[in-house]
Amino acid sequence: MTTVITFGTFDVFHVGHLRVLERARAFGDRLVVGVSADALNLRKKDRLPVFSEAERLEIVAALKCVDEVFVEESLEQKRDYILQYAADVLVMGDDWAGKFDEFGDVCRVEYLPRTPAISTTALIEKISTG
Ligand code: C2G
Repeated sequence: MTTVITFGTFDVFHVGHLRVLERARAFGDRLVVGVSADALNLRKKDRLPVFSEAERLEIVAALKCVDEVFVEESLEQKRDYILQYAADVLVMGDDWAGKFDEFGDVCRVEYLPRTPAISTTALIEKISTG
């Protein structure tokens, strides 16, 4: 059994999110996803996500490619989460390239190219300006 772990906010869920999760799952046979807590977003981005933590977890948990979800309470706990879920591979989009190389001693670390031209920020902008 190869367990893959990934992390994200997954706010205003879009096809870029779906694709990174599907590609992450293809690295193993169990995908565990840490969905960032509302409080973590407030601390790091100074704003709350559009969808609440409970809603974002519900959406991600319902995906065919996702086996388990949990709340990512803090960015600094990544090593603990990797060990807790016995992850063999950590997958992130390449906007995080190089940022998690330090975990290479406990799992394989992979960065995947982002889906171009789509982001939560751009969607919010598009919806609000019409
Ligand atoms: N993503 C992607 N293509 C896009 C947009 C996002 O592949 N067009 C990927 C990101 O690279 C990331 C995942 O989707 O791997 C989730 O993206 P965000 O919701 O923006 O997550 P983020 O706020 O970067 O995660 O520990 C990390 C934190 O939880 C923050």
